[in-house]
Amino acid sequence: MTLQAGLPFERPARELLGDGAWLLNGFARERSAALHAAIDAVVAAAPFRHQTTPGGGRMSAAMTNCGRLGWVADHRGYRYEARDPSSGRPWPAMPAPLVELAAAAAEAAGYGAFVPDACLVNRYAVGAAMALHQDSNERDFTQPIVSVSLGLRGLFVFGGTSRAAPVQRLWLAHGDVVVWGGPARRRYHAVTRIEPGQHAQFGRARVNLTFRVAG
Ligand code: MD3
Ligand code: FE
Repeated sequence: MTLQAGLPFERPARELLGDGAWLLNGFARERSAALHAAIDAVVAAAPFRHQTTPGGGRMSAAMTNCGRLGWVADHRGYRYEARDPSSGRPWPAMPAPLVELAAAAAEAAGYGAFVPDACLVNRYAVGAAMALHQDSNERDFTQPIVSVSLGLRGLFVFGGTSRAAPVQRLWLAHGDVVVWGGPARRRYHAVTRIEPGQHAQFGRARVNLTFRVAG
């Protein structure tokens, strides 16, 4: 068994966070150069933007999308759209390295064939956050969600199926992948803190990819 430099103990490859939720430690790490290049290509076609919530607030995480559908927020609400509202063009296609990573992660977590039609790319600068919420704009809640953490570490809060339920906290590091399915699919979650620093590939930011079957 090889130990990672700087860590006293190797983390298990796969950790159950809760019924249906699997943390795949470092699952994306060795593919992160290909992921970084693919994200750059997506951002060149559909730049990051700060969306507005229905309540009029500016989201602190910058976002873009790739795939057939993209997650959009504006004064009218939250929904998926086939076109980028900033350009009127379809969202860029999901690059193959992203599609392949999402499918491999779902399989490693014990889920069957996973063919996402939406990939939301969130970029958090230090100080950005995402408030406690459920993912509820998708049609089919039997489909899992795959999320990939890149760059700076983020403090992730994992709640219950009601807003008031107790929460778990965990730091998600560069290359960590979480697959949220079954009962976990409806659990509240948030990102409360980004650890300040400078990441060799992603700079002073955390980038999160969220793969979903939306339509
Ligand atoms: C738990 N993004 O975009 S990904 C989001 O790190 C979102 O950018 C966060 O929550 C981020 O909606 C968290 C992890 C995640 C995604 C979906 C979930 C956790 C989830 C759905 C159910 C439960
Ligand atoms: Fe979410």
